[in-house]
Amino acid sequence: MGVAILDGSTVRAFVGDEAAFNRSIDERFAALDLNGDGVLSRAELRRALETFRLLETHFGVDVVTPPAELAALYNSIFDQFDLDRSGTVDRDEFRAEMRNILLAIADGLGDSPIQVVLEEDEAGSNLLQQAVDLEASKIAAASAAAPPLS
Ligand SMILES: [Ca+2]
Repeated sequence: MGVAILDGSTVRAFVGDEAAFNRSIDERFAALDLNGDGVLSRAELRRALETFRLLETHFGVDVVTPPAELAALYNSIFDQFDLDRSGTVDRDEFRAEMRNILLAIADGLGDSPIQVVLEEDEAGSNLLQQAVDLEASKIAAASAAAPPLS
C-alpha cells in the first residue's frame, strides 16, 4: 500500500502503451478466469469488479451502496462488457471495456492531480498502481538518458 499522485495523463499513457496495457489486462483476465475456460462468466466478472473496488470506493473513500443497487450495477456492467451478448466475456471484450473504463477514469481525473491511496490486491497488480509505475519508469529512463533541466 502506498500513496501516489495521479492525473488523467498518467492513466491515459498507461492505456496508450498497448504492449504494457494488454500484458497487464491479459494477466488480470487469466487470474479472473477461475475455471480456465477462456471466458469470464457473470460470477467471475462480478468477483473481478469487487476486486477492483471501483464501485465500493471512490478514490479510497468507502461508500455504502445497497445490495440490490449493487446487483443491478453489476448486471449492467456485465452487459457493457458482453458486447456480442453471448452471455460470457472473452479476452477481446475484456480488453476493450477495461480500456473504456480507464479512459473514463482518465477523463474524470482530467489535469487535476489527485493523491490516491493504492492498495496491493492479491495479484499485486492494481491497474492504477501499474499506471503510476509505468510513468515513474519512463521518467526514470528519461532522466537517466538526459541531465535534468534546471
Ligand atoms: Ca471462465
